[in-house]
Amino acid sequence: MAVFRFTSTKLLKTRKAYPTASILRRGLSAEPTNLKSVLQEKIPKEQEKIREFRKKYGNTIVGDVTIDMMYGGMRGITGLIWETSVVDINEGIRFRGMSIPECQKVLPRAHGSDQPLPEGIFWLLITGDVPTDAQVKALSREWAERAELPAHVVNMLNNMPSKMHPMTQFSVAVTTLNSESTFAKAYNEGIHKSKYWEYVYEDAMNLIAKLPAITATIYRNTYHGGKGLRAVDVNKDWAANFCHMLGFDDPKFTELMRLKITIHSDHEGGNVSAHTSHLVGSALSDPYLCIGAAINGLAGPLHARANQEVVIWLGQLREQIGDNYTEEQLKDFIWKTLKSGKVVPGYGHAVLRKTDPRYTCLREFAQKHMPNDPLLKLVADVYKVVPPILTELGKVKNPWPNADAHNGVLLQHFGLTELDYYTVFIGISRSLGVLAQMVWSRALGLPIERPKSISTDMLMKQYAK
Ligand code: HAX
Repeated sequence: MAVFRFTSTKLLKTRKAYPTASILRRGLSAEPTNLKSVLQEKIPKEQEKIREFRKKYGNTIVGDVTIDMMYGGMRGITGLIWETSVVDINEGIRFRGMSIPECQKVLPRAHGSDQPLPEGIFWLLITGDVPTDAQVKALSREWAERAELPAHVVNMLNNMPSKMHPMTQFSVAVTTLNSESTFAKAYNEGIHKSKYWEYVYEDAMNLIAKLPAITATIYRNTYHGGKGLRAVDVNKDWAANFCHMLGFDDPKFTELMRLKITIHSDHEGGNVSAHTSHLVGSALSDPYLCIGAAINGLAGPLHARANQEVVIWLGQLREQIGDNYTEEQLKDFIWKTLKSGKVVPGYGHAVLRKTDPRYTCLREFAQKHMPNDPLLKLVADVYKVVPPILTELGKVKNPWPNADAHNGVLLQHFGLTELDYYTVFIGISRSLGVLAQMVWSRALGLPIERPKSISTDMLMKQYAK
């Protein structure tokens, strides 16, 4: 049974240190533990704040758009509202204003654990407040109680061919769950738009609750002949349940999951998975359809599948130059990758311009829990030589590693060696952030997304004078 630490009731930090997150007194029983009632109180105030802001500043110009930006994947265009997190080009992710180390310091943890519980990051993302232990505990129980899968989803998962990619199974299973959408049902019954968020919230809570069962079923079916799937334990927290259902009992593995799920939960709104879910949701497709779409985007090798690509690439490297390589051999292998028209996986980023802090904390975890793993040294050696080479190429805007340079080797260490499954972990995690945002998108009445596009011919006619 998960035991929650008793935490001090003194204020943890000043508000100044965390510009957006309100820091609450943790451990006080007076704080409501019902998340929906917390949101019911917050949402009207936020709606009013934004109404006033738009009335005053609605015509203010935020930035310019160049022709290169249009051909360049809209990089550098600030055109989205995303409340739950922001990525600073140098510092990296801040969840409601809080950095990863700050989250690790103040979010509730399970007894004896160093890592925040994913329930806490979800509470922070959706409310902007650091939750109390009691609030997080209530969420653990609520998710465990909502975890059961409908029979048709279980049957469908059990009938999927085991050679189907786990991300495809994940996407199909989540999409199929839309048969249970309270939002779709309420919409069909003609619910008033001011109530949309409440049904999206219910769907979000149900979907998050069911993610461990969906993804553990996929794992056991694909790699263990459908055997050994354990039931949800209502006394366990969400990540502990997930690891238990997967069949991994090492407490350090559970720690790793808590860390991975927390740090990948959100990465502002413009990345492929977040933006996809946001776009699909803007058409008032229900949250299950939105997450199915996001999972499809995450499955791409330039997005989260890079964590799988890195392990494959490191394997090829070891095959070619062995483990007693020289720096020159390492450099030659990297140049060979680049000259064959491929990217170095795990390096570069569309927004970041420094080492990803998610990489840094995964590295710290690895140094603490697996200091003698040979892959750890390899990852460090690669870090020494890749950035100067990518810089030398002259076109790469960020030569530094992203989280995926370290994600996969940690899973390898704990014996989870089924590479096709790796992106599923990011999918579970990313669902937390994008679902938290989806509740706010409907609460704020954000409209259908429809940026204007233009053909090259028209662009030339207008601007090539
Ligand atoms: N290796 C080789 N070339 C790279 C590179 C890398 N790691 N990163 C960027 N480049 C190249 C681009 O392919 C591009 O080349 P072309 O002009 O010939 O097309 C050029 O450098 C400019 O790209 P950029 O502006 O620096 O980067 P983008 O914003 O276009 O792309 C990517 C960002 C993350 C997609 C890119 O850096 C990349 O492909 N990295 C490797 C794959 C990877 O690690 N993806 C995971 C990213 C994190 C994530 O989303 N996790 O879920």
